[in-house]
Amino acid sequence: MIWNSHKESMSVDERRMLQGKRLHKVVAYVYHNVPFYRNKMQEMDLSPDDIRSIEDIVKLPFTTKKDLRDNYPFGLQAAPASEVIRIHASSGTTGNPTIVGYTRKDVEIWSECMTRCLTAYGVTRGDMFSVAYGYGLFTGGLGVHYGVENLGAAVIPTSTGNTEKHIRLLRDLGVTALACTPSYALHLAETMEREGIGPADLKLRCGAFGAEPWTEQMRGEIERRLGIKAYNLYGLSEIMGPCVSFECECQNGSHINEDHFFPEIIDPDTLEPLPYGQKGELVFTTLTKEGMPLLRYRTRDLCSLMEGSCACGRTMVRMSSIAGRSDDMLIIRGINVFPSQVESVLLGIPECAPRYKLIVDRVDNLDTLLVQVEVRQEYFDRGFDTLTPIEELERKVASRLKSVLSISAKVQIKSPNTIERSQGKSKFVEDKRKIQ
Ligand code: DLL
Repeated sequence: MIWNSHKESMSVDERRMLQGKRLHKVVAYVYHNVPFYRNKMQEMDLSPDDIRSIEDIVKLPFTTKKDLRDNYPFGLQAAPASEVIRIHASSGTTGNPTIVGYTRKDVEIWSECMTRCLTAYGVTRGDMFSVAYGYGLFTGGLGVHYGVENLGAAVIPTSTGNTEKHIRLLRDLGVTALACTPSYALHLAETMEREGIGPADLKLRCGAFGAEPWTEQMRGEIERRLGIKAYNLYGLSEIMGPCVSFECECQNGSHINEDHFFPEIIDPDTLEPLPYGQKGELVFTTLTKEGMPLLRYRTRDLCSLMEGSCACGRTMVRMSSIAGRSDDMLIIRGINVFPSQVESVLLGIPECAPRYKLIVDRVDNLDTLLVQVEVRQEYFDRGFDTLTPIEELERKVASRLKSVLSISAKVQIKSPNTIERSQGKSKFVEDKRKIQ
């Protein structure tokens, strides 16, 4: 089934015309409403009238997370505050989060795109759908929620946490579809097995998994242990949230809702556009967004675009699964974490030296973060352990980290000069999860 067959299956030429028209409009809109873009375009001697077709996109400047940080909180917002009806936030690289405002039309388009994804997964009005992404500033919960309501299925806003209660709801209500991170789906399966509940006790049929990278092996395991079909769902807050791309029944890449989010692949070093089929960094331009439209936003996600028609009937370009990042962002329990955020917390604590190591692991399918940090020599020399007991300092660091990262980390305070130094490229992150 296709939700919007006109938009999802239009000919490639017709879509390029539509994209060109929308690009021209959004460029003129940001030029007149966002000083950041006006200045950038003026520096490049570009006017909105230079952008006539979608091919002209390569003339436009890129946007990065740093630009969002430098213009915190609302510097890149184009719509007046009175038009904004929703605000979400995602992790910034240091203290400030990235803030995204949505107008009513943005939320409608988000819901429409999300409904397209759900329809491709086979979800219909008859389904009962549990949304187990976090509700709140994270876009996962509310993003999927609005799509399910727009489709007309019954939505259960389960959110995250309390796995036992969730399993009970799945069983007692006869829930048929589920959305959560793939690692949480495996944790759910494991908890069910421990409680002696199997797929035959549930009516679950399919699930929408994303917000973090996952492998074909994880897909196989989720499908087998939960007895469902597992589909990919991709998105990012800066561009919209979940709904940017989705797998259809053919499961050969994820179709991008490219009438709203125009994708390009670039070489992350030279910034030159790369042809279809080549792996590079994914870049998106929002073609219809009003709240915070972005031109050529560098996602830092590495993948390739796949040309050619798909047996499902959709003509929208597909992206391969994410094969890593061109920066050091980690995704821990579905939450984006930059090592620089951890560092800025540690630098704010006088007892801590700026020498640390992050160890990320997956235990019982749940991600864990261990932060090891050295105590400063002068505190150590002054008999640190008696002045501030180690456990107290560990608790203090953990609580500061929690308030900045939104996830719990275990903290280990180490003596000076005990964390291994490396020559050249720093090795202060050890990711033992082997997801890619
Ligand atoms: O993770 C939005 C989302 C919610 C997508 C629920 C899917 C489902 P952010 O918190 O801004 O937004 O994180 C975006 O997460 O740049 C990717 O690195 C990663 N990511 C998201 N979906 C996938 C996926 C949401 N399906 C960042 N596969 C992105 C791999 C994903 N990585």
